[in-house]
Amino acid sequence: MTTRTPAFPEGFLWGGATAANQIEGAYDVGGKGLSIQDVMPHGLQTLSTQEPTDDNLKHEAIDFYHRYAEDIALFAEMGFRTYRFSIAWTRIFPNGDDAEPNEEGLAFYDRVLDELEKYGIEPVVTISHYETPLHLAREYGGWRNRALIDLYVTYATTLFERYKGRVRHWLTFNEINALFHFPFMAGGIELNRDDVEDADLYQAAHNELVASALATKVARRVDPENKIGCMVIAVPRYGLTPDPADQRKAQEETQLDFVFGDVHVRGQYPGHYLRLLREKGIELDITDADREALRNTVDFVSFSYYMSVCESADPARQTKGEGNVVGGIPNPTLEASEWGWQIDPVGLRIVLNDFWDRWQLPLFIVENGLGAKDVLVDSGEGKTVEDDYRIAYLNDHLYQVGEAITDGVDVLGYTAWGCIDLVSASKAELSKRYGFIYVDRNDDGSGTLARYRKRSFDWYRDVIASNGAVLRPSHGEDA
Ligand code: BGP
Repeated sequence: MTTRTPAFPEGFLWGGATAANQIEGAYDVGGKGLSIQDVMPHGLQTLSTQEPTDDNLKHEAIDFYHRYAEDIALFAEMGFRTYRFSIAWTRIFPNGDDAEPNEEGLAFYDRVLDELEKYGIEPVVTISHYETPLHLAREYGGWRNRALIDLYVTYATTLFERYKGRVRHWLTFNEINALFHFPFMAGGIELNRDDVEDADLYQAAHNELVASALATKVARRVDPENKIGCMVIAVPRYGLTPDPADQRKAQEETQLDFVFGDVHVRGQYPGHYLRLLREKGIELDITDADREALRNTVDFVSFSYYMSVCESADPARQTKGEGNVVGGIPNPTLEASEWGWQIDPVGLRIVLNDFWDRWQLPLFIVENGLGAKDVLVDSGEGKTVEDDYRIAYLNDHLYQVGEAITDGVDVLGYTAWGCIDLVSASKAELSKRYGFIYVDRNDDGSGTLARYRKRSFDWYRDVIASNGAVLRPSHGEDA
């Protein structure tokens, strides 16, 4: 039996995370323009529709736009110290290239910040979370076009100036490395993945990286107290077998995952990436000004973590799991969620150690959680969900966070994904629920939108109140 000192530092930022298009609804209210999400009624399953269609659950979502005060009060009841949310670009610049920002949109987020301040909840704001303005996707070709750099910087500058002193933590792009997997959702490139030219994809990545770096520069100029983070998907990739060829394949894929973090942290591209571009015959349009811009590196690295995968060099073993949306092969030693996302709490400790060893910057887990089908029951004291499976998932992951902190990793905080039920990004359905708070809305659009506390609500409140002391060793671990 080992003796453990309390892992989580004082001031650890416990909280939850959401994204505008998955919670707000009111998609055409208050001067808001259309975003790519308005033509993605079925998430990643269908690419897009020409016009918004009625079957898009995101149009009303969970109506956070009108119920934010009630929802934030519930977050406060759990003791949240932080809340990560995103600002809808199209509430501020409806088309993305408008001459002036939309005051009604700016005022909405003022009201959200007022509520957070009331409870002393620290905001963490994602500037762009999978919702490029539709106009920029259709008229400019999305992030392939360098023109988006300036448009994004104008948008970000508007936010930094407006919310100065109220928001200190900013994330430039949600899951920026998702661009290589979902070019429409992450880059506004309205094509199927296989139809995107490599040269366009890598140029879009470069344009986003420059935009992120320039926004970082402006954020510091507007307020030296600002802390800017990049945000990446973290997916440990294990070799499927001990064969060095499999290990090398895992390394190669991992390096590609890490490129975005490397550039954000080091201000330049790693050699293996330049080699990849050379060998593909791609010459990126990189100006001297771009190189200069990239030197504006981030203060911290934030990431989402849901699963790990395996990699093999053997073409015969490339079986794709239902849930492995970012490639890779299912791990034969792990179980999966109902959506095929393989559950790997130890992988989170591995990620934290790898990122820390590599970048030596504070880390922030801004997404993690279990999407599951919940059943609302009457407990006698009102309606609830007995989501012990979610409690087990979160306990096991958070326990590993504690282990990583004890390993010496600097972790700023943890925001559980979808702290209130919301519309899924990949499936655009409501039945994939992550929340501590159940929202009465169903895949067919029915439901009263009433909110109910799940069993995990009380559990998370206790985790926060005890600063992690109530967490139990993961399955199979020494107490
Ligand atoms: C991340 C996204 C989120 C979120 C989450 C869960 O990739 O940043 O927007 O939705 O994954 O994914 P899903 O909603 O597909 O279950």
